[in-house]
Amino acid sequence: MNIDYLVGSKRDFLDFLDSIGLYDKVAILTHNDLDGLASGLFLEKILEVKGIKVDYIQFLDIRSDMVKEASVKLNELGITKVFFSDLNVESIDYEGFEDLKREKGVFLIDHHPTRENIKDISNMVKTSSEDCAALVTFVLGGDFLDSELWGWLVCSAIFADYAFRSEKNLKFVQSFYPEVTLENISSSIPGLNARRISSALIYYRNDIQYVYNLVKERNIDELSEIHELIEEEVYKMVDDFSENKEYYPQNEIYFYEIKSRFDILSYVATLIGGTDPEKNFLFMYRTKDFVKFSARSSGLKLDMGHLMNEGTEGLPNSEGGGHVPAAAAKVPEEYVEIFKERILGKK
Ligand SMILES: [Mn+2]
Repeated sequence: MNIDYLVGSKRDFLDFLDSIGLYDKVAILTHNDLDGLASGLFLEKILEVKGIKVDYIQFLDIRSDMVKEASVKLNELGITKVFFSDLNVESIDYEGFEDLKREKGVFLIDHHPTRENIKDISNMVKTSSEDCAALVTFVLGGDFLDSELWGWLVCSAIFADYAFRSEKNLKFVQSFYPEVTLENISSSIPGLNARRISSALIYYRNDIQYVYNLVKERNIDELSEIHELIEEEVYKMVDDFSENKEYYPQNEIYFYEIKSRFDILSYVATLIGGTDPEKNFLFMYRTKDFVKFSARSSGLKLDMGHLMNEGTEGLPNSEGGGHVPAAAAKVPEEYVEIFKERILGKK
């Protein structure tokens, strides 16, 4: 399997693994989505084979002070080695990341674009967006991972992160599921598994560890009922979208606000945004602290990561960024109109 390394190599990863000693305490900090969960699980399995116990695993939401916040707990637990995966912490919390690196051994595996030129690229594997973190970790783990046991999970993550749009990654999925094509992937086994886990991550968003344990036991049948509940809600939104979406010609974007008791923002965005590669989409969802946005351009018509970054620039307590086809932003209620105007212009 060929991985598109932008920074670092498999050698760097293996060297870091070898640097972990008997008295080290190890933590994994990963993204709270399916790609992050799978990548964290592969890391735990790789470490297990090397005889290294993971003392702490946490699933994080993207926030500007995320490393600084996590460091408190890491220090409390006496953690000495830290893996980050599926989080571009080197960009989001540059200072927190640099501080942590001064105190502990830190290794980063990620596929999100880096905002600026980073000076220190040691202990880091960065790949292009299309090689999702779970796939990269799976390949880095190589011989340490049982591909018969975990092939299903890496394929689910590839689906969830849109990584199958790259031909080599689709071929990789087909090496496990020969029947999968670009057209049927969403109703295929990895597509269904991914949607089940993603539903559970929405439903149990305050207890991701529970979902993680089920996935680790390869027992995701447990999640079928919850998946049906979430999916029903998602399809309600899809119907409502076709009636109530608004079109903004400035950036040729369809805009839609999701109103639901579940935070199905990214799920709906991925589903609707994937249906038409000719169009661009912006979805909005109000939580009690923030207003969240999810942007999609599956045909790569617009750089959504760039657009989300521009929309939030200079706005206090706001952040935005991500990949070209899929990105996100978060702004306090009082800046919603400024943000929308920057991105959408007039109706
Ligand atoms: Mn990812």
